[in-house]
Amino acid sequence: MKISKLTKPLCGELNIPGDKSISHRAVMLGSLAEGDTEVSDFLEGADCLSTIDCFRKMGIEIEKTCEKIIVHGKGLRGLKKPYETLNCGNSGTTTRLISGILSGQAFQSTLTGDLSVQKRPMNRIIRPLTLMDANIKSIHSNDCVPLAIIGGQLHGIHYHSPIASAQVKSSILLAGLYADSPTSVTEPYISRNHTERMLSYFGGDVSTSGTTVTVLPDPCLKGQKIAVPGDISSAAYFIVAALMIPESEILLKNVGINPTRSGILDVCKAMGGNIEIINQRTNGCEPTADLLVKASDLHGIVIEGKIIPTLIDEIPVIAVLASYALGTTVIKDARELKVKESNRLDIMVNELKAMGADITGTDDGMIIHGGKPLNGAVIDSRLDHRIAMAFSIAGLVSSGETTIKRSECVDISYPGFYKDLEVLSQN
Ligand code: SPQ
Repeated sequence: MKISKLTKPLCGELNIPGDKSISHRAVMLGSLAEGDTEVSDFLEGADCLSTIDCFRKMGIEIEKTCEKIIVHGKGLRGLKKPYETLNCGNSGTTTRLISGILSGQAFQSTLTGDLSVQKRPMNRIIRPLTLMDANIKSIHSNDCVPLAIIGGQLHGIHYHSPIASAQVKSSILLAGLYADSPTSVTEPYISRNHTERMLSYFGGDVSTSGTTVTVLPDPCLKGQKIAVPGDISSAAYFIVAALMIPESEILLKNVGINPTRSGILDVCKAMGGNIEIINQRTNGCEPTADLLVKASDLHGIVIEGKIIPTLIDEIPVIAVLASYALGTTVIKDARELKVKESNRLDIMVNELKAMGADITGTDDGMIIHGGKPLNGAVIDSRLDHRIAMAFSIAGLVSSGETTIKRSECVDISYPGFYKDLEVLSQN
């Protein structure tokens, strides 16, 4: 994909496609519920299709129409032994959450993923699931997939997670549905809470106190109607672009603004960004709003601590914003970025530097002295969707042309990304 410097403002309205995290969970909990779950605005990204594929292989019928998917749930104990290895594709969420579910099943299964997922650390779930009496092993003994899981009766635990991770927390909570006593997870900071919200919505018993979440076992989950809000992680690319490109004004409709995900809005506002949150409402179990974003004078800030889990996937595009803004931005406590689909910390630092940014990597983040002119460059996405989209936005404010190699990986979370970018830039 080739991106040229944009010489006119971004204008117009956009319906942001469905939230990836919520779409995954709708398929998973819909499968474990009794009866039908109808999911509208389901994200048809490659990751969520991997989740559908895994549950179909366990006997769940999932219908797709043009406006929704219908999951014909079979109850907590209705999954069947898969007839082949479950392939989670590029999706860490599918891999880690499904491992929790498989640990409690009365059958044996194996799961794997693509080359990127095969490098992602799984000891973070193997350890707590083993404490729950799960029989889960890394087949090559390297703490990565493929995993072999012999499911069975689990034991409730109180796990103190060393990292704030919704995938670790959700894996344990989903396993907790099959335990003999309550299961709790305490995190250093609260991570995205879509699993907790959706479990309650389906009839599960989940309570939260500070950064501790507790789930009771053996709930009777009932199929529901779910309207998936627009993904704030996808909205982030256009928010950043509109803030940077002079005279831009865009309206992003129906975006999820769950406070455990909306750190990007706080950061952009603290940097001087003009973002109005309008038409706030609750859509089933999640809060949503429309976001009116206008070009702004931007300055650097410090981003650290408990806000990090609420914007972890947005840090690549925040780094682009910080390179453009005047003054210094310091990002700390973001070590987790090294173990995503790629090492997002190193790649952002090295490639933004190649484009002319004054940026230095640190052990757990980066320091950016913004305001230096950026130049177009050839960037390899490393097949990481967030790297591809972040550098596409950087290309809009860089001189000359930017080439994103292997840009088709945007299909993981935002198949229509380049079309939507074109719509906003041609209005
Ligand atoms: O599913 P995957 O591949 O892990 O996707 C990413 C992404 O950028 O889309 C991370 F690479 O999002 C994660 C996110 O970083 C999705 C997620 C979830 O749905 O629970 C939680 C976050 O990961 P973690 O490990 O911090 O919980």
